[in-house]
Amino acid sequence: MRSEIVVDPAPHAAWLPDGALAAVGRRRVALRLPDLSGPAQGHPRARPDNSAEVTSTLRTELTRATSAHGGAVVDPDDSPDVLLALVPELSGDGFRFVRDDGRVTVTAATATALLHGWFHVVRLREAAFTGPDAEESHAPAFALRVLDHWDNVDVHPVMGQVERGYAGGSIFYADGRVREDLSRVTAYARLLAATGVDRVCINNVNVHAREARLLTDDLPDVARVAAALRPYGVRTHLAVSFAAPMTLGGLPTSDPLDDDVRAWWRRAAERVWAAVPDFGGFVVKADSEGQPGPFAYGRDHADGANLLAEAVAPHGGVVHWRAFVYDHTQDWRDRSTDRARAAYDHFAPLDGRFAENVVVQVKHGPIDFQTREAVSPVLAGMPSTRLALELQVTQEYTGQQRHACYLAPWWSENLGFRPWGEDGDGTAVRDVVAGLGPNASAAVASAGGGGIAAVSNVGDDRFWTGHPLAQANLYAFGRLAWDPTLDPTAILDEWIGLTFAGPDGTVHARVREVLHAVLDDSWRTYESYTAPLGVGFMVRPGHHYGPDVDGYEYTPWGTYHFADRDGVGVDRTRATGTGFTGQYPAPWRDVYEDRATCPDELLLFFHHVPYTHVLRSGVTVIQHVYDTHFAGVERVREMVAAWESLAGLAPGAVGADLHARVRERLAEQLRSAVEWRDQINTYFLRKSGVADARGRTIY
Ligand code: GCV
Repeated sequence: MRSEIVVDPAPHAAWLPDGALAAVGRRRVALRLPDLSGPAQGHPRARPDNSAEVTSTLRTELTRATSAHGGAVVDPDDSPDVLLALVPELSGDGFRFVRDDGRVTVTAATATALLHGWFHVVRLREAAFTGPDAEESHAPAFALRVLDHWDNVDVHPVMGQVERGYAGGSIFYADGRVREDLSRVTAYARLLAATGVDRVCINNVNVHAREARLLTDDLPDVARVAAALRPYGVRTHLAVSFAAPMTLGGLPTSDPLDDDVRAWWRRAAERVWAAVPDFGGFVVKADSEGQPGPFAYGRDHADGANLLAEAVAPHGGVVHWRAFVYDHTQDWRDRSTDRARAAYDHFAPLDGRFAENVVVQVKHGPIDFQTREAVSPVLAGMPSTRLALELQVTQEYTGQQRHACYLAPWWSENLGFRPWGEDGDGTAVRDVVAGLGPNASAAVASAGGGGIAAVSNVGDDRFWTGHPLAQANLYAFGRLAWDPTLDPTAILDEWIGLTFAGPDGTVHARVREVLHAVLDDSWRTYESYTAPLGVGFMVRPGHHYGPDVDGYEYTPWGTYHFADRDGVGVDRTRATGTGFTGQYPAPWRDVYEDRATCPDELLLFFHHVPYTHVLRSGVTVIQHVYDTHFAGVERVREMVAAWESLAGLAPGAVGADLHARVRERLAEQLRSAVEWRDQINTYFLRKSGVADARGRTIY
């Protein structure tokens, strides 16, 4: 694998190589569809999801799998091994899976649900047929499962084509417009359908002048993108600018209570749905990091969100309104302002005021997608609002797809966090965003909450995600969006089984072992050589790659660690700090308040402590910093060695170009980890004057 690597120009097959289809593709498969010609014929649910496009996709998928592996598409009455049946009399977005004596039947109410059922069978591979007889119902935990793209139409002078994108250009845009060839977009929709994601917002939430026009002049192009996503049941959303009535409509105001503004948005929505009948809705970042919003008119976020909600409601659309609102022009000398408090302070008082088709989209943590931070208290503070959890698949703060960092364990911790404590009824964040939180209003419960959203990590790179192993994050997000209780290691195993399937559908045992060795704990490894004990944001300003301990310390961004000669961390207690702990319900408001009970991994997020403070683990803060940074680098060395051990395997066990790309990324990860270790350790040695108890080299 070391010499003459031939790079295949075609996009990598990710988790759907032909080999992944071997088990179904070897068999006799059939599709049973009701007669949908003519009027609805008493099957009102047979049509809402563009069943014509998706059923045609199903036919293509069956043919593709069987022709690659020697099976056949047969008549549904000819005793197929796999029968997919669209049964409009059923209901819901899920599917039924029945295995009877090795034969599989999947039934669903809609073509999209049936497609998800097909990919379920694909994912199970041979196990779909070999297990004991079974009758199972599968349904997505969340009604809305969205990937947000921070893609710009124009290349932005600072942020580039894809803001926080680490995988080349955009799959949607090139040369300042929507691409002519959108086949890559359809291939993307296929990958998403195989995980469970069913909606994509196709442009950046920072809506610049060019991107704003997607809503108006560029609608025909948006319709082309929607047509490229639709065959796989994926619906299109747009991020819109709150100032659009002025910038696009020529009105003198964007005041949400102004009648002309309301009429403008209603007309805009009518035009969008006329062009894209299955359009999903709008995503809005308002009054945040310079984006326009309702504050300019003395209005609040509920006024702003409800304005758009009213416009999209007649079309069944939703508004994802982001809660990422804070003061980014803070004076670092001002110790009373705490960015962590901002989202709750702005949004919790508005609970109950948002329209039923508004989803307030909340970043998992109160700061900004850090490697480690507390879970946002907003998620426990708005029972009468549909809330969505927002995650970041693109690795802005977690190694930018140069570092292998499998994030599913981190997302899983957030989804499984119990805002009302371990002793309560067990309600977790995943329940809240499914509309099942305590005191959820009837409207929130009946809508099934607001679901889940994440920033995509995909670009026009051959491997989709720059770092080939970052594909696992995209896959895992989709699987957790469907079922947030899945075990991250099991998801990874599933991803390996599909992605590295050879032509016969099997994976080389050593490949599986090495991928687990590299990825299973990679998020904790990344945490260990970067951000100790929840401190966060010690990154280089602007691009956010690599260490710069004081990079943000004296800036307006509100992201400080307050290290001095005596100690480090942010005092967010009620007793002596910013009072942020008070935004949590019991027991967390007290658990976090007290250093003695605060979990070690969040200690510096909640407390300013002396370097000699002894952690619950028994070591001092300063020794923990040294130990984890040394250990983290050693873990990366092991990852490099594990990956190298694959080099001698038979060609094809891992593609040569994939192996080479990962090798190159791991080399950078090791270089960067050493840099992190040495800068962090040196900084804290110089600040504290406390030597490493084990006498290792610090500069
Ligand atoms: C799209 C962070 C990122 C920004 C991003 C912002 C957001 O601050 O650095 O690039 O802007 O989050 O989530 O809106």
